[in-house]
Amino acid sequence: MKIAIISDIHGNLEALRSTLRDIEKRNVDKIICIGDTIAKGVHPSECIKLVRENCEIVLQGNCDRAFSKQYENVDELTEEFRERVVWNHSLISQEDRQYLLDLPFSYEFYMSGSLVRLFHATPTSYNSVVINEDKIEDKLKMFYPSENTLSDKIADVIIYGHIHHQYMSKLYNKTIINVGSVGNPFEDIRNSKKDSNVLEITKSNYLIIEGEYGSKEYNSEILFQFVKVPYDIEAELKDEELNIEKESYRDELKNGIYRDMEKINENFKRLGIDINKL
Ligand SMILES: [Mn+2]
Repeated sequence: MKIAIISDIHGNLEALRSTLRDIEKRNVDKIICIGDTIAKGVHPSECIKLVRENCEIVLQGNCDRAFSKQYENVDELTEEFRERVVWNHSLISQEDRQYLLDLPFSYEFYMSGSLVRLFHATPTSYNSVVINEDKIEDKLKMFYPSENTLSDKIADVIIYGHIHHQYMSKLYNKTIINVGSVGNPFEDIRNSKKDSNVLEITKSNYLIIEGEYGSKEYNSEILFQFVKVPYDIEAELKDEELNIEKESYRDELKNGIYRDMEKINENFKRLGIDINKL
């Protein structure tokens, strides 16, 4: 069985359409979305509709939650966040919001003997950030069960999204995979003097996992395939006048530069890595 795993569409309808077309031509049996269908682009409702039509399993991401829920006291939010909440609420229906709020936190299945577990960010949180460069003990924690996981077993393969940055890494007998982002891929480290082609970053990312679905026996092969799909970025940006965050959205889509590099720099500082020296 071939399963496509997509994540972090973030309201980018053009990217989602191109990704679904690509998935269709690869004879995939089912599609799973691991969260953050909305927030950033101006077509979140259309993206929710396509996700509902095409994905067998859909998980909840931090943005699905943060921009669907009703805040008791909006005055307590920072002005910037409040603006984003009000704007995002205006783009989706009450039914869309309820749909996103009801989504599950995680999912898991066996494939060719391996227990494969999926969640948006970490097994315990919607928001925490774990990157490839993190310490081995923090990456190992990603395999442990939590009260949010379907079973209490230690997983063999972890598949997550949230950081918008595709990678796969082996930790002894364990495999950790980030599927990247369909609608908002970017790089953690950017250096204008040393970067190669920016188009290496801006394609939509997703993963195909292939193997004997549901099998606990170690007698069949398992495959992981990263796919990068070009899409019409200008077409996606044609409605950008509707976007209250149009400058940062354009920069992310066209240049793969995250809107809040300070936040990313913090992750590297915490690890003792000076990104200016890389
Ligand atoms: Mn996220």
